Amino acid sequence: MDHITAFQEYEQSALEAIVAAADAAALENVRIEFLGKKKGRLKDLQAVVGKVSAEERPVVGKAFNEVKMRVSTAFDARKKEVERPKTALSSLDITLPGTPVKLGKRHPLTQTMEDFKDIIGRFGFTVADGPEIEDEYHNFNALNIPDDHPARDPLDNFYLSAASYATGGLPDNPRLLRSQTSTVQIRMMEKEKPPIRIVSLGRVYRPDTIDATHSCMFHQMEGLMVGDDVTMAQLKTVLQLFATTYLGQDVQIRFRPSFFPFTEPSVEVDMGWGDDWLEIGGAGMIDPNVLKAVGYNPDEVSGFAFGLGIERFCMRRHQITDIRRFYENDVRFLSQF
Ligand code: FA5
Repeated sequence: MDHITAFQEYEQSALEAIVAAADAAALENVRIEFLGKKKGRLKDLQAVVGKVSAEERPVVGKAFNEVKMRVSTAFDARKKEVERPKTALSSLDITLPGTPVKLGKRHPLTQTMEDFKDIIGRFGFTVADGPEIEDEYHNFNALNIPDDHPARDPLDNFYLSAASYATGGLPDNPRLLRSQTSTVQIRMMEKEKPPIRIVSLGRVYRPDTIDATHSCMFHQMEGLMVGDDVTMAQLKTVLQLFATTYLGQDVQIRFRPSFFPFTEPSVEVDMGWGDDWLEIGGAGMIDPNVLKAVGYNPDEVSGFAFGLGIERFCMRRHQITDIRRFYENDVRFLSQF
């Protein structure tokens, strides 16, 4: 075998063995085989060099040294690699350019609810919470809604006890997804003594037919104020101030006579610009029967309550024409707010 072929074979198998050595022990075996001074492949190569003629020797010797140098350099580099501690960071190249991450945004309805809490908080209302899974007592009975009231129809509510209907009976006080945030009025009055001034914002559920202005899950803000001498005039002032702060000075609030079992008198609340009116909620003075049900004396305290549709305010403020946009999770829509 001539010396050139021997050099090439040596270098190629040495470099392959160095790259393949997975740890320090394997690499040490490679060193002994290819770079060991006493025996091994390097010694064999030296023997090849010793056999060339005296004239050729300087050139061949130089080539031998170069091959040895390349193999030694590759060995040293691999040694550093296998000795480096194996941490997660060692595989992280901090010199690479960063990947731009698009920052997310809060959902427009979440933003609206934050704005609402901020505005109504300035009028002295604190925020209360209530469960979304309610019992029939808090969703209906305590709100003076009689057993035969159409609002209790199983087809108009999301009851969680469907099996009981199939067997012809309901358990006592069955549970349902709350159909209004008015349930929180009751839970607050059960816990606290007057004066009370709270709002509660959250999801409510009704099997309404879904269209541009109705969803089967939507959000309401309930308001409740109870004290010695709470009046309907205060109710209207709070709603008017709230609406103008959120939507601008040109919005008007209008009360239309209506009926809710838990308020007397009751009104539908509209907001409008000129002749253009939009229903946004219901309100009224708390019915004496409700005050009695929570242990208050209707001769001593009075109160008002209101329930506003949050989607309708947000849609008006941002000129959103279809309520379904809120729930489609289309980032092109959501990222505009
Ligand atoms: C109520 O829910 C009463 N609890 C309001 C109330 C509270 C009256 C306190 C008196 C005292 P109503 O069913 O009208 O009322 O709903 C109130 C508002 O919720 C509506 O004006 C509307 O803005 C919104 N809303 C009702 N149904 C839907 C729906 N399917 N999708 C979106 N918004 C709705």
